[in-house]
Amino acid sequence: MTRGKFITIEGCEGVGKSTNMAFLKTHLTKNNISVVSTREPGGTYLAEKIRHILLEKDTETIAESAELLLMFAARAQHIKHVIEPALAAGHWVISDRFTDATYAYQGGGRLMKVSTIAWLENWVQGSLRPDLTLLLDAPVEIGLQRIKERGDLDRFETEKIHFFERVRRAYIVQSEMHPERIKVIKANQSLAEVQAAIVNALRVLVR
Ligand code: Z5A
Repeated sequence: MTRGKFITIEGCEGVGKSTNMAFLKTHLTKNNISVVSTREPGGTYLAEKIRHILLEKDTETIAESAELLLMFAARAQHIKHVIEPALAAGHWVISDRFTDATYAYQGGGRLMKVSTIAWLENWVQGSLRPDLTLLLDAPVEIGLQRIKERGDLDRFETEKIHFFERVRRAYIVQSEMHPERIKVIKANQSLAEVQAAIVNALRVLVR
């Protein structure tokens, strides 16, 4: 059995991750690829419960270290119950966010030490890394405007603009550190242009 490929979609709020997850699934399925579509934090019963805790507002303040550990606790469940079994069975896994989000939000946004995140990444994931990451990048105001139109903001979405500027910058730093894996796609183009760029980026995996 050939192991499946692992693709992640990343970016700040409102850049179009959910929209393009659906597109990616349809595109791969049309290419006769069996796809498991998932998200972080979440993807399993327990990890979705942790997601609820992480996104809930107006509750007790979550310590930054607790936030980081909850992200990796959810990820450990996700890897064990969804990602690894699916890849081993030959399915391709597409995930709306993964560990690059931790470097961006907890590292860039919350200013937590990158070395701590890297240690947890190695401990929880072993050698598991995405084969391809599509980083949707747009000026922060554009994404925030898009989600504002949707209403009801979660705990992260209520952060100030400087937080999201740091998140965006940390994502770009990640892409510069892993240029072979992370493909940056301009998300402030039309949806058709974004999706053409996604198909182009997939060429390294779909031959
Ligand atoms: N988090 C973390 O801190 N650390 C971690 O390790 C992980 C996560 C894994 C999870 O939220 C939160 O957890 C997240 C980071 C944190 N912070 N927040 N908030 P999430 O991933 O579920 O939620 P999100 O990032 O906020 O996703 P979103 O708001 O749903 O945005 P999106 O999925 O990127 O966008 P969308 O829903 O596809 O599109 C937004 C709107 O824009 C929609 O109306 C689209 O029709 C429209 N759109 C999309 N593309 C276009 C283009 N190209 N042109 C015009 N309009 C467009």
